[in-house]
Amino acid sequence: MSALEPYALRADGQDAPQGIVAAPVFSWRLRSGRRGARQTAYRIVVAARLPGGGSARAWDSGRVESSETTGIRYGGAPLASSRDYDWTLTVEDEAGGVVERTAVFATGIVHSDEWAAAWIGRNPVFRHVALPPQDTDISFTVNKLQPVRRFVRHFDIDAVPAVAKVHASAQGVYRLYVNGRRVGTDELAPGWTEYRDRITYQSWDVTEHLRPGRNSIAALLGDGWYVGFIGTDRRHQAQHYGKEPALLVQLTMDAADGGRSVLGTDESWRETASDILYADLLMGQYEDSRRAQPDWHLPETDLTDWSSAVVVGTDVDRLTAEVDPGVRATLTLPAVSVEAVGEGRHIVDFGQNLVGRVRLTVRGQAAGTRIQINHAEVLDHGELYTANLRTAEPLDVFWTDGESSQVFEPRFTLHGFRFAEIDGLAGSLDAGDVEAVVLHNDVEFLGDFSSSDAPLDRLFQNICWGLRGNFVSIPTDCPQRDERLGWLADAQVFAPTALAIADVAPLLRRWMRDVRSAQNDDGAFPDIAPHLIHLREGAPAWGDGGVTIPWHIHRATGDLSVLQEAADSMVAWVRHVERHNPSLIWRAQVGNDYGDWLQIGEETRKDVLSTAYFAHSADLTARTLRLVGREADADGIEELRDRIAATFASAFVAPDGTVAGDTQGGYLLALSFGLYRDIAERDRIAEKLVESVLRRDVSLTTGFVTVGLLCPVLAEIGRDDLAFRLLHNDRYPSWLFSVRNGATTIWERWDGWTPEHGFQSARMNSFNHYSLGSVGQWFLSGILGITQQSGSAGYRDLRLAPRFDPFLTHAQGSLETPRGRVESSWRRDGDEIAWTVTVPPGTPAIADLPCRTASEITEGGENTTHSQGVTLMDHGQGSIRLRLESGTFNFRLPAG
Ligand code: RAM
Repeated sequence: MSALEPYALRADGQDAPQGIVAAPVFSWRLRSGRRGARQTAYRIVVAARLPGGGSARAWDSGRVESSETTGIRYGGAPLASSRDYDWTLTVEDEAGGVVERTAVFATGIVHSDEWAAAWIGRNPVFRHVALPPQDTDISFTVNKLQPVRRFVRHFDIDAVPAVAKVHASAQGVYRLYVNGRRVGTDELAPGWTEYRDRITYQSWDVTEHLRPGRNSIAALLGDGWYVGFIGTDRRHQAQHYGKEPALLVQLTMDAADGGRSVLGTDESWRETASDILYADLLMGQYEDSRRAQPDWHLPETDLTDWSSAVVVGTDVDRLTAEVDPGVRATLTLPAVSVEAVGEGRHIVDFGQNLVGRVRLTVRGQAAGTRIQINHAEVLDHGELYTANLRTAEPLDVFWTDGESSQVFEPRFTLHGFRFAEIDGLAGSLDAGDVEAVVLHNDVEFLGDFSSSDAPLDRLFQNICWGLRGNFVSIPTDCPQRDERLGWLADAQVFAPTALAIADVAPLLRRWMRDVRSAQNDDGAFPDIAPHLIHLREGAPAWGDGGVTIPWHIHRATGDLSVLQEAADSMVAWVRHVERHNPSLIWRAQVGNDYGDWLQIGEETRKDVLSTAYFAHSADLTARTLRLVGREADADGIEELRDRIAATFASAFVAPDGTVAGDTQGGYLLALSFGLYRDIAERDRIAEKLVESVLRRDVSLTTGFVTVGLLCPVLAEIGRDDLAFRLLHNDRYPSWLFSVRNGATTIWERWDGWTPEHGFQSARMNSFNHYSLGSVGQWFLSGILGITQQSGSAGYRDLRLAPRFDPFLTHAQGSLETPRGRVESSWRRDGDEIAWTVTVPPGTPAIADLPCRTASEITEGGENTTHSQGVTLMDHGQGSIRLRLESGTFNFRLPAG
């Protein structure tokens, strides 16, 4: 028995991953009910499960005396493809207690020559399928779209194999079935990557799906990102990567005697058009259920009328195993209201702006009834407002087959919406027959916050919903209009918040490969990734995402390999900017130079912003090089960083502390990135920032790039009071202005809608853009005080510094760090604060509390000097520092 409990056992950061292809990295988290509990040693044993039963040991780490719980790399025998492995972790605690846990991982295709499948597509002889019934109207914008195809292969086996694994991918999007049963729960697989360089494949165990005799393996194949509409520019909207979708599937069957047989996609597969007339991510889905043929994927079905599939490619070099959780349906939301608005027309409100689709049950409709579902984020005078979706067509259409009841749920599209208009039903719509299905990458949620203030909690929830809606395969700017692109600035400003709320590290890391793929020969990072050829690159704070995002991932996870793989590209970026700007003021080669995008009331000078970012990227690059052991390179970039900072200060900082342009954004950049000559100058700049906030009656003027700096910087300079006033302000412009006006997600613009002017220009007005929600991280690090020391990564040096927001009577929440769960909860009780905090095992924390003397603080009702696991470190100006061992502590201190 041990006082420790290991949990969240992960291989390569994933829970039971199915497609490991190289030595995985193991990690786990710890919890304990005992104060001071810590891990003193661990051992990992990995064993391959043999198809005939039993297992073969592949690695034994031996007993390792260490408190490490992350970053432990497999060091055993080479892994075999398509196989299950058990890994057993033994952990010892400081009292000699021992605990054991087992988790699993499975392998994908380890060597590319083991692929025995080809890319198959539809047969061109049947290109022009007879169009379905005359009442099937398809709008003109979608003339590049085509029916979703069905692919089927029947095969015979004498006995069910001991183990069967399937590996599948598409140039397009697919859904897989074995004997009519759906395989896996992923939606829109394989997701979007820079397809010119890599396409992800998914792996699943299908042993249970097989049976002796005749079997079938089948897939639906849609256009997805590969062939369908993406992005904004009409000329490039569709067929960006190819004109036809293609499918690749490999089924590996292992018999108990060790024999392996493999079946892959080839010309023996049969194919035909499906009942989905077209499906597109931006243009919706049209489905004629009269053509449904419910048994199409079963082994008994006669396929003689179908065509032979055509091999369209054999290249497997771009295939890469999936490294992060796929897009899945994670939640369903009921309708909160259904209103009949006209003949056969109903408007449904789901109470939440979300990303996904409607699931509708229809009853008693005549065959061929056309049901249309339209989607919108907001209403305008009681009707759907869709003008802001631009050329995206949020229409799903469905023709009924005449059955007494039918469920309609589109499979290859998604929309951003809160409201749906359902048109064409005979009779009324029952609220119980309609629900919204929420889709996003199925990441673990790590951070949580709630408080005594409902609007503030709603703001936090809106930020979480922004994350849900915009982590759909890649981090997107918005999920609803004809855009949905991986804009780097949006992602980089939101990354610290995203990483605190959810485990998006594997996704962001995978997406960074697309960012680096698009880095040009001169070293410029793209503004968006995957890169669309007609968009430019290298804008300040956009391109810089190539540097800052790996840095944020490392800081949240402690994973050094993220920096190792990014280091060269960071250096290339910084040198690119330097080469074009020998004066070190970044004015040349600025690409589209968006500035502090969508700021309000002030305009931060573009050269101030760009040069500040130049210094910041050089700083993070130098630190990265040091961490990965490239000292000489680090010295060179650090020296450059110091010269940029000095140039910034002499060019832009006046003797009285005014930063050129006199905007909040300018002050925030200078303070946050350390662009001042000395502490006295820092204080003058800080004073100017305070003036600029007060001058506007405590309103913000920041845009995408600097808004996330407001609260942390104000708190850092000792003006928590202003940070909290900004946070709780609900006058326009402010975070709570949108909340007060009914927002359930973060708006793209401060003025997306105002009582005076109504909607902003429909040309650019999304109601689900996460960028202005980059304050979210501070709810955890500021209000709850769950943070880490400046040189720390992965919360190794935990710092607990709650800030007792005067507008709140209590606040509570938690963060699952890589080492275990930290909880922080505080409550006002008379003139005292009661603060309860939980520190995970083996991660001693430093608590910074706003008190004058230690005698003002008690823990568990006693003076802290008597409290087990608490050590007084020192007192600074008005603050006390305590060291806390692991465990739960109940402090009381003066409310101040
Ligand atoms: C808009 C995008 C994105 C922003 C760029 C500059 O079109 O929505 O949020 O980064 O422009």
